[in-house]
Amino acid sequence: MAECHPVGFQWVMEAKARGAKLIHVDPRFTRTSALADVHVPLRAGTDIAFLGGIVHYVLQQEQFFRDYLLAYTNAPMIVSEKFADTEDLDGVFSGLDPESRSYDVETWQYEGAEVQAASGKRDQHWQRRTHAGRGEAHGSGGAEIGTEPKRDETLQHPRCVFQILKRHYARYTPEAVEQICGVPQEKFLQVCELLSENSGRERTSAFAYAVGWTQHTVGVQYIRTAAILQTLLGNIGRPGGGILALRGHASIQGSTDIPTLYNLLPGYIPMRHAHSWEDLATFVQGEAAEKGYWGNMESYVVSLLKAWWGPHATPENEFCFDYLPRLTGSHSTYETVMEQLKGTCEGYFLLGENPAVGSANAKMQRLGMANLDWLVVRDFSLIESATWWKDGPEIETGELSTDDIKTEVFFLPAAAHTEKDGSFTNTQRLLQWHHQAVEPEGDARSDLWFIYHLGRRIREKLTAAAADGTQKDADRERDRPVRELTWDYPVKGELAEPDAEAVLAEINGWNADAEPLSSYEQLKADGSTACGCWIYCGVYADGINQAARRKPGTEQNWVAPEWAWAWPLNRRILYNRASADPDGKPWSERKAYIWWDAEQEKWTGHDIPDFKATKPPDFQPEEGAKGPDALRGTDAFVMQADGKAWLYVPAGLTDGPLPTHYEPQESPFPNLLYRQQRNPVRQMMKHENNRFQPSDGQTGSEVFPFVVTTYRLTEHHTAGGMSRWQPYLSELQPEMFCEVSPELATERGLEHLEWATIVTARTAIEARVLVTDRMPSLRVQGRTVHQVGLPYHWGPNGLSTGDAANELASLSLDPNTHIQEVKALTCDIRPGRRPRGPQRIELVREYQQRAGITDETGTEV
Ligand SMILES: Nc1nc2c(c(=O)[nH]1)N[C@H]1C(S)=C(S)[C@@H](COP(=O)(O)OP(=O)(O)OC[C@H]3O[C@@H](n4cnc5c(=O)[nH]c(N)nc54)[C@H](O)[C@@H]3O)O[C@H]1N2
Ligand SMILES: Nc1nc2c(c(=O)[nH]1)N[C@H]1C(S)=C(S)[C@@H](COP(=O)(O)OP(=O)(O)OC[C@H]3O[C@@H](n4cnc5c(=O)[nH]c(N)nc54)[C@H](O)[C@@H]3O)O[C@H]1N2
Ligand SMILES: [Mo]
Repeated sequence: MAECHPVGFQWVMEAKARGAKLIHVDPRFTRTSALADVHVPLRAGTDIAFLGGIVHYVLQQEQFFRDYLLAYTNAPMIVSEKFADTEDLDGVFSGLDPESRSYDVETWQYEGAEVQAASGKRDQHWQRRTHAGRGEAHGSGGAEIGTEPKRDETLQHPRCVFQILKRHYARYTPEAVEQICGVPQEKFLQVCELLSENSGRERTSAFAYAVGWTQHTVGVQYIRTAAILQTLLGNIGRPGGGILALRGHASIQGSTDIPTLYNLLPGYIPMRHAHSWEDLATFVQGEAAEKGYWGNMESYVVSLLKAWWGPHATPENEFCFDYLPRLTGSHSTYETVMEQLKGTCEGYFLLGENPAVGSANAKMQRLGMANLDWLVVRDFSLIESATWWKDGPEIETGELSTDDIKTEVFFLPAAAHTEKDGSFTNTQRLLQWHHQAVEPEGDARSDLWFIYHLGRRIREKLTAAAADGTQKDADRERDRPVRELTWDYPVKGELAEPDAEAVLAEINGWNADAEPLSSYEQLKADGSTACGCWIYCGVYADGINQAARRKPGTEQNWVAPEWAWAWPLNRRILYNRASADPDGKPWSERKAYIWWDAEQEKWTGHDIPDFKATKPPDFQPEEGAKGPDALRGTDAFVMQADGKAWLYVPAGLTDGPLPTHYEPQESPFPNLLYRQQRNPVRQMMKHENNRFQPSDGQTGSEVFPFVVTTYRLTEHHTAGGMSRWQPYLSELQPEMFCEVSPELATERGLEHLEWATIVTARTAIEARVLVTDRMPSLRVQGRTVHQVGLPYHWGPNGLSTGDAANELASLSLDPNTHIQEVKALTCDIRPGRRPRGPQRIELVREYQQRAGITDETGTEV
């Protein structure tokens, strides 16, 4: 966090100055470790075992917050008797189909009730919920399923979530943690004690994580383990608690809220799938929840459609629901590369992205781009993704030749954030407005300018074609969604820059009288409201840009509600109903945050309640109530279909309702806990340039004996487009390097400041050697394991250059998010520079042969 989120880290330091204890769990010793009270080096790729060990400790030592657990979590819920755990099936859950490498998630549900996920894969139960497909086949119109799961308040029922959790983690003992993670038991127990002591009524602990946890074939499950812990300890919805996803690029949070993701519409509304037929009502039935705020999904969707298609969206045409694009599967970035290689994806926009360096298996990225008809790159500098066709690594090896590449590459200069108005949404869901400081130079334009004017020109062309009578009827119909879009933003200045505030106003939304809305509670499903992103509704309340507020902290209360604007409704802590006990009283004076004021008959406190303000703690919904009205006065987790925090996930995940330790795609060790070595439903791309290495127990694994992980440095940014062209930053970190322990250096004859070559089944790269005890070797399963650390910022262009770490990584992905596993792989390392030209490929081929690698290696379920 000190390296990559130094501005946020100042608050950690303030907390430390007031007595907070800081624990840093990271294979490497970094600038964060230097300031931490405890640094826990562990083997990369083993955090589920580590966190699972803490879950085990908390359950066994009864350190959990019982009152919180009973009131606000699904611990008492009873799970279907069809469910079988990894303890029963030696590492897999019930429902696994090895053929399709996927789970049928049916058996993971509660007994007697079916709940819908608040996020993630919400389409999982589509068929049953819409009474299509399977349900119909039984002639019943779908199974009769209620919405009230059975509970056991004593937590004794063998199939209640609490007991399942206990059994699931029973073998995650301190000994197992030591054997799997390489963390000595005393150190592990120290972490368990610190965390337990600092949780409960009087105290709360917070977790912060970023991509050290996400970039794994079990990335989502890492975070789920943290969620289980924080839920058990009562650390969610309370001040000083929570799990903070430290976000990446300045507005990565914003670009998931108003998504650049292929599978979401704004505000986490799922993108529709290409079901053979589906109208708006079926979509809502299939994807919305019965209970909680997702129960109002129809009003969010209709308001979105009204924002996009304005007067064209009418009740008669289902508000243009049919204009929405449809999913036929995963269309994430790596699938897109595979489609480029196949030739089905013919054009590509790279607006602020450098996959030729930044994405896993960078060669696959370049080969994909070499198979396009056209490529548009908008950036500040001539990054590698714009120049691979003339000077990329494949030109040197002879795998590509400039003359043969048919891709037409357009490079357009981009304006920087200082040259445009706009908002950043940060880790805490805080929208902060930035104002333009200077005009962009030369031909540089903002992305808003580019998208707006591109859309405007396309629309003009289509409108002219539709009017001149030459177009076929079918084509005219096909173009309708584009022609009828609301696309009329006011522009200003010489460059005709669209007004960013006008976009914000549309995102906020308005009513039928064009008055700005102030809350998503006002959204309607009848077409009388428009709103571009329901969770952002209120950011332009009263026609004022609330995100631009900058009242100093000293002039307001400690929650600082008048600094910028947080979604939803300017709440600073989500689910803060849980900061009070079931009766509505703060759990303790020290941790008071919001509470029920019996005299005024409403919730009040330091923050805006994340609860219906007038719903009393003892509220019981009426029979048959739906949506938010179905929430009890104690259902603090208002987005959840049962109002509870989920220890066990009955719906929404593809790879299991509980986190389970699996070894990474490539590992020098067997899975100590189960016969199942890896996540059985991890995603793998099979391709001759994406070969996998054998893992422990398989012949040839000794050829790649070391664990390798990748990471960032404070002085550089991501794939380097923003830092490798800066002279000062380049001077501070001038060259690609690798971090190795003194033991590994001795074992392999590596010398400090000299060169090393790092090899995987994909390719070989070179790096300067940094011999350092910052990268400790660990004792795992009775032997020493060495780890190699690689920053991933470099590429051949710019002022500071070097090989890209991503040449080494394979395309093996988390099945929920399709994120690459670049935080734990295996490699070999040897002294000296890598071979040049075709000899580089020869070296890799020799390694592949020695390890006996075939197209099947590592692809077992
Ligand atoms: N200066 C600077 N700041 C940045 C960025 C940058 O490039 N430079 N990038 C921004 C972006 S896009 C993002 S996403 C964030 C990322 O922020 P971080 O996630 O903090 O970035 P990383 O350095 O990639 O990874 C964090 C740590 O994870 C450790 N790690 C590796 N494998 C494992 C593992 O298996 N378990 C555990 N527990 N730790 C592991 C690494 O050693 C590393 O220290 O930073 C943002 N901020
Ligand atoms: N091995 C390994 N690989 C990783 C990671 C890792 O930890 N290890 N981390 C992953 C993560 S978390 C991330 S986020 C990716 C990052 O990977 P990329 O997104 O591919 O890399 P960046 O260098 O951040 O690319 C952003 C580009 O946008 C340009 N830019 C900046 N502002 C603007 C703008 O306003 N408009 C336009 N058009 N361009 C702009 C910058 O100059 C830069 O070239 O890398 C991923 N890959
Ligand atoms: Mo990121």
